[in-house]
Amino acid sequence: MNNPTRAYLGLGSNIDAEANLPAALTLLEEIPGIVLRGVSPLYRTPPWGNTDQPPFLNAVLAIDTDLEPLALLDAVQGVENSLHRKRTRHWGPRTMDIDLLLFGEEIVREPRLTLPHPYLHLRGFVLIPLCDLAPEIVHPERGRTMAELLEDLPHRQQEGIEAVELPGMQP
Ligand code: GSY
Repeated sequence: MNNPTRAYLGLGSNIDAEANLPAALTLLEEIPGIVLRGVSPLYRTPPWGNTDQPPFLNAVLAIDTDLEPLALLDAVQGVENSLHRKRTRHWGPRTMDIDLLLFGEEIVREPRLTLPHPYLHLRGFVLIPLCDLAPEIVHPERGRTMAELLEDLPHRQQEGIEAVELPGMQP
């Protein structure tokens, strides 16, 4: 892989999550142009946004990729589709959600893709596992490290988030 970009993906599921998260990891590892570099611990997290739904399992992955951001988006949406994701209710339950969180230091504003992820700095279920992998990286727009963003996060956004063990979630 020539001159890859380090990117971070957020994985979340609240439908059959114990099966879908390891399956997503396997499918992502099979994509040409993606090399898996790290998997955070897995967390059980209260639902964010629409709170009237079951808890999620969440993790963050570090990857190296030589895909362009939109090609990476297509690739991860292919994985979501293979896991039978149906886009029904906005912010509702889902078999698999794979968010592009960071793509090197790139800032992207496209109709289909915003980078860094627009809610990254607001979500404990993203910042906690991201800090397990890369607390020192700097948010390209906010100029703060992930550890600083987590420190700034209101306590209520971190409540109820607990690490869980799940076989199959290591690269
Ligand atoms: O954007 C990710 C999907 N999602 C999640 C999630 O992954 N975890 C939690 N805890 N709440 C969520 N709300 C949405 S939408």
